[in-house]
Amino acid sequence: MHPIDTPHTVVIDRTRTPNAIRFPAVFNVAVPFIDRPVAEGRGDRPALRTEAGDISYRQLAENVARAGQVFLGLGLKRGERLLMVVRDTPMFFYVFWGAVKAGLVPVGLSTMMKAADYQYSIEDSGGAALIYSPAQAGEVTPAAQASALKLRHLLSTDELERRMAGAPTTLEAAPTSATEDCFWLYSSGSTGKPKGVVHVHRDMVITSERYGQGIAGIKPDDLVFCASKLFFSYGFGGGMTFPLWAQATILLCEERPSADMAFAMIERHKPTVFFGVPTLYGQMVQALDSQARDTRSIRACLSAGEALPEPIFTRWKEKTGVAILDGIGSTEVLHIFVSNRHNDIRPGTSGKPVPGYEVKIVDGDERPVADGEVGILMVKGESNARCYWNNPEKTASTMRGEWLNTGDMYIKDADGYYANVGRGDDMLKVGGMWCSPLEIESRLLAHPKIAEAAVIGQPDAEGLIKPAAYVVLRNKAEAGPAMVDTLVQHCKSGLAGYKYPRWFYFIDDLPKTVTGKIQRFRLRQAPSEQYRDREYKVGD
Ligand code: 3UK
Repeated sequence: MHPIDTPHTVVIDRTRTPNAIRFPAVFNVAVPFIDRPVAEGRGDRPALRTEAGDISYRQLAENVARAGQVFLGLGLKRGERLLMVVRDTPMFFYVFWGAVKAGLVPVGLSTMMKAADYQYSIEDSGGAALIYSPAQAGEVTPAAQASALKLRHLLSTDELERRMAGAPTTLEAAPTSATEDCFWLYSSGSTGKPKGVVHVHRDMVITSERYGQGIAGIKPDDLVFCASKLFFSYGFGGGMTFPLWAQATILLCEERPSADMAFAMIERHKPTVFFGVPTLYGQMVQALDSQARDTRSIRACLSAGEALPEPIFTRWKEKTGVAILDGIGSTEVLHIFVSNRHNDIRPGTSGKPVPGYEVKIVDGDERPVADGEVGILMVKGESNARCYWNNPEKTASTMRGEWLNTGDMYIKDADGYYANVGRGDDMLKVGGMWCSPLEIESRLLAHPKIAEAAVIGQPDAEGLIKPAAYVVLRNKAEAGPAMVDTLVQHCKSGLAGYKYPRWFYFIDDLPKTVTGKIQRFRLRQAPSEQYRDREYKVGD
């Protein structure tokens, strides 16, 4: 048999630039990621490291098989969606890879969402089953009950673990193909309704080769720590697929990312590779001002999710001696496609295209602009999502043949570095996570004291974008710190935690078009002193 005909075996031709990556007709991506390390004699090496101890590549493969067996035993069928609201624990790996190996399509959902969001994803995906971490039950169970679509199975990871104990430790991989649907991740849109981003079996191989190996350079001896969660495709790559592909070790932490959490993990476990988002790096450099921490184990730092401001890059390098590689990625491309390199960094830019991806900067008619002009970034590569689930209009407007419209405004400098200059729409990235101004506005408008509201992104002292709310109160005399507290609580109880406004401006009326549409751009362009006397800053 020619190697290309061996089922589940990827053939990589490294004599070509970029590498040529080929797949056999029958290909289930769980085999090279989960079974190959054991087949290659590395079964005893640690795959996962948690506070509770290590899990070897052999134990990982056995638990993946067990989970897949349980799913098949429930009567789940090839191609059916299995939703997961699972925290960053070994169970995430067992559920995700068990589903993939069994030919199901796992759908990774954020653990930070509210019941209404889960209900939307359950109904939109037509999922057959949902697996959740017990801590998420409070938002997940009401969503499953309220959903018009009835899940056939709703299982906590505790219950799944009990069933896995009696399941076989081997499972034959479903004979899927490289271009068959493999998994989805949900990504937010400007209307606040998330979109199911559909990826096929080959996509994780492509990103792990192109970026994980080609740019980040993860090695088998690395201990990789990614502070971003696994349901976010940045964390999904950095904290799962890249280290598995390199047969390295993954350091897992369930906690919400914070400077304290990251430093504690780094000092205790001494990872060699660190993935973070700019907001976290910003908090960490600030913490280093008041207390020295031991980060000497780290040899590589990666960043994405939002632009990394140059001052954070510079201060981090001064304090730790390690440069941060900024790169832009997306859920649609699955991971980073334009990036700085360990030996080629231009701070304040996203760097240059990752080999294997083509990019272009275009005008409104999708014609390339001249170098040095601002336009929208488009990208073409083998890991681009197949479609948005059940959303032909959005698929057609974003996925343009082989090209994908990122919606990001970029400018290419004379040396070929790509610099981010914002979004082409009103969407915000806050701490690397999507934030829709419309969603925050509708939450604010649901409060009886508010007549009108507009939300825009504003840079904080570090140059990181956060939401700011411009509010017209029904009773203008009630403007003040007490009202700010009320509105912050109102936002925190109805929106994912990071979405509350960090500034409130109580103003008399909002700028609008003659037809009554709010002109957010006029708020963005307003001189900073215009609303200064009406500004209330919200503490963290
Ligand atoms: C923005 C950036 C400037 C940009 C992601 C790495 O963020 C990721 O995916 P999402 O789908 O959002 C994509 C959007 O986020 N963005 C991301 N990185 C940068 N803007 N500089 C950056 N370095 O608007 C992009 O369109 O949440 C990042 C890997 C995988 C990912 N999914």
